[in-house]
Amino acid sequence: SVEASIPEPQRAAWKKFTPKPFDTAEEFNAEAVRHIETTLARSMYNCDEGAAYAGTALAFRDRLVLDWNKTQQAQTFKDQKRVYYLSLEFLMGRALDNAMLNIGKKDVAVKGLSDLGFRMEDIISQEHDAALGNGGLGRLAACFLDSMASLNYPAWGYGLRYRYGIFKQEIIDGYQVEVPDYWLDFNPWEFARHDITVDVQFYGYVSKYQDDDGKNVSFWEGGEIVQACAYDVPIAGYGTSTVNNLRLWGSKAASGEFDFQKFNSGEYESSVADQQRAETISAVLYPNDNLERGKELRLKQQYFWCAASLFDIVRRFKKTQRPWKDFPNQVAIQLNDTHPTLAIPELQRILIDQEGLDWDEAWSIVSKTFGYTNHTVLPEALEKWSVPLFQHLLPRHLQIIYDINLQFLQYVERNFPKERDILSRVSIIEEANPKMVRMAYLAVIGSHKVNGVAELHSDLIKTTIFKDFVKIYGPDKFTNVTNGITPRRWLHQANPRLSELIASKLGGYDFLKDLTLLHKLEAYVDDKDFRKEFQEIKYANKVRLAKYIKDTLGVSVNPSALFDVQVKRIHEYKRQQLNIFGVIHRYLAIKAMSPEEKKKLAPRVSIFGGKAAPGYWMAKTVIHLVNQVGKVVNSDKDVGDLLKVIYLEDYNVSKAEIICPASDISEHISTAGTEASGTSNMKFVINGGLIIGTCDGANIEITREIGENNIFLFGNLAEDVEELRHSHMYGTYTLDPSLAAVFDSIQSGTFGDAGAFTSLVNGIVDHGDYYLVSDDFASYCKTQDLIDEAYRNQDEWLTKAITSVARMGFFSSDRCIDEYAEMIWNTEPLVPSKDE
Ligand code: B1H
Ligand code: IMP
Repeated sequence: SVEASIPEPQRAAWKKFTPKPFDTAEEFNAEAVRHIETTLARSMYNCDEGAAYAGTALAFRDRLVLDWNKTQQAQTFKDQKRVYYLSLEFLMGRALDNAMLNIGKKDVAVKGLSDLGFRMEDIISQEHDAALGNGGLGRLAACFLDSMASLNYPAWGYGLRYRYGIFKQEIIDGYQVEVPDYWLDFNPWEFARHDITVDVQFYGYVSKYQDDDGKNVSFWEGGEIVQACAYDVPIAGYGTSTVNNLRLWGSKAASGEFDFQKFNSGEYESSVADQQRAETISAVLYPNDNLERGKELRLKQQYFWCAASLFDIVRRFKKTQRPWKDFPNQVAIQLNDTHPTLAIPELQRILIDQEGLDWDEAWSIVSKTFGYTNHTVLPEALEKWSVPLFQHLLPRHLQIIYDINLQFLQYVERNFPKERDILSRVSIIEEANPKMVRMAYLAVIGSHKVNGVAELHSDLIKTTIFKDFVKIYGPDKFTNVTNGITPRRWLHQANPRLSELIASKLGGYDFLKDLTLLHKLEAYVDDKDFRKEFQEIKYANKVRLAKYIKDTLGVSVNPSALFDVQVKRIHEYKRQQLNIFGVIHRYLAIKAMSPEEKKKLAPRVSIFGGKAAPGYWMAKTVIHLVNQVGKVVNSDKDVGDLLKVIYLEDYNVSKAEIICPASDISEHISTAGTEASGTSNMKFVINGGLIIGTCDGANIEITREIGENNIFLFGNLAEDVEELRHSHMYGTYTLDPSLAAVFDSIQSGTFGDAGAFTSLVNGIVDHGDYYLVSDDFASYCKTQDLIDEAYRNQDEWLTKAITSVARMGFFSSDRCIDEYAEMIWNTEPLVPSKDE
């Protein structure tokens, strides 16, 4: 057995001394106190909530680590195929509550803490969010990690250990101000693996040699080395003892001779500067969502992370001593968007330059290993890197990319000899000035499967950006995996009372592992007690959010009002501007109403939240407008409770956990064809909120699942967008009149300095209204009226909400992961055996 390979004294010591995890409240307290006193070196005179958090986290961490060690050992010994999920973003949020849920024993800790005089809620909220992501793409990666562990897939995440996550947003005088998010002061969830380092090379030049057999070989030499250091984060599954690993790379200066020389020759300062330059690579997350800006440091981040991850994966494979042809049977690498595409030429480089394989042999391995997930069709988000920059930073990779391209274009030429333009259309190299490397094309060519993230989106990529590739490879290379969310965090943790109510009807919490079981709730749609409790829970969640709004903004909102929520990154395509124009339209209507009319109107609270990329002027203007409108509306005596406009500062995962359960209506109103999927739409519906949305992304499948009576859809269809845009540019088009009235009120200074909003208005009036706000405005307002009417019938509203929850089973990220495993990764779970 494997155990026999370990020397007897060690084996005996391990058997005897492996720590026994706590079981009771008293044992929990013993552990927490021990950690506070010794690990933190703090006495009971100095035990505040922060220390209690640390003690609690460390006590649970100890339990987690034991399972983690076992899982990793088992995965190594069983040696089946592993999945590697490469993502530049992991938007994890807080870890403690999740750890307690997955390990169990939260009740024990609640009791223990209360004996010490603390409330669990307060302790949980001490934790700083791990916010290594921008929005949906990063949060999806986090949900996937949760599902992969919960389903027992041997799977690792690889990412970067940013010292600064997404910035903290402050709203000052109605403007967004960015504050750095230094989150690593105390992070009990990461383990620095000082023994696991990888040297990563940059710059330099390529030399050619002939080896002893007369074969031409290329070698990348010179340049500089930066060291990657591994930081591991345990990822526990729910209802299983599987604990997977998320490995994040931090950068530091390589301690090579070069530094020593400088150091010894008195250039102390400049050797320290080198060090700082190296550390800069993993210093900060780029704060752009759906936007690529072509900065050299970003490309350095990408290569640094890909090179370190590939080295690690290859090293692990080589330990098994299998032949290279087994590589794709042992390793599946999923590329989360194009950000890790460099992993493709990097693996090819390792195989040919370092392991001595022929090109074809190597390429056959590479192109069976990778899968690529596309998350966007927005042209400004498609990654392109300039050839001169590539040549400078990664000269050998550029050669390899040229060779990949040559082979590919020759193949295309052989198969489509009559098509003249196809070669320039599909070339990885765009013939511009300067030439550009199209990363999405490289990703398609180097992967065996390409998937979109919702049906509409997966269809769209086949007819737009990858049309030619469908012709070249056939349709089977392209597939769909509709996104999902983890019900553990987004139902059970965010909304414990709803989860408990569901469990009471379904006879336990099995639905958290098999979300399709929710369908059994439909039997309770007419159950009076169930309905009453469901409604009470929603109300309580709204009271909690109202309190949060009062505490943070000083504005009182009525919890019985209709809570209308749009929280997500601020982006023109997501159309927060449509929402705020609708709010202004409502405000003007209220001002013109008679007292009788006012009595009939359902009071509303319009809640906005989300960050704008720091350089995104238009998005920042929208934030400013929302705040200005709030200032005017919230203090207008004519309006009173009928309308409040709220901007929630610093929207993040832990705030989403408070907001999602408290919404009546949430807005997912992107221009049709622009939002690849959206995932917050799923979070709102599963928490008993309805949605207003366009026929875009996953909204379409949500409608299919819950029924079109239970969703408020409006607006133009994706298939009509192109023609509408054309009509804006060339004639036949008039601005929607009620939108014109909204613009008049803005331009007459109703919401402060009109000049501040000129660009926003002009974008629609004069510059082609690219996101078709005007085209959808009337339909949007009409649908909002329908919502008012529907909300007045609370009984029907409740029926819609309950029915929707019952039908959301499809949107679990567990379903996604099973689909990836079957269609793309070809992997099996590794179920921990009982005695392990
Ligand atoms: C999504 C991004 C994205 N798509 C570039 N693309 C980035 C692109 O830093 N960058 O350069 C960062 C992020 N993010 C989102 O992915 C989609 O817009 C959502 O519709 C989708 O739900 C989500 C997850 O698939
Ligand atoms: P969507 O874009 O509305 O589908 O939301 C994506 C998800 O990303 C949200 O549900 C949140 O879980 C998460 N998120 C956290 N912080 C942010 C943020 O600042 N902007 C957008 N999404 C965020």
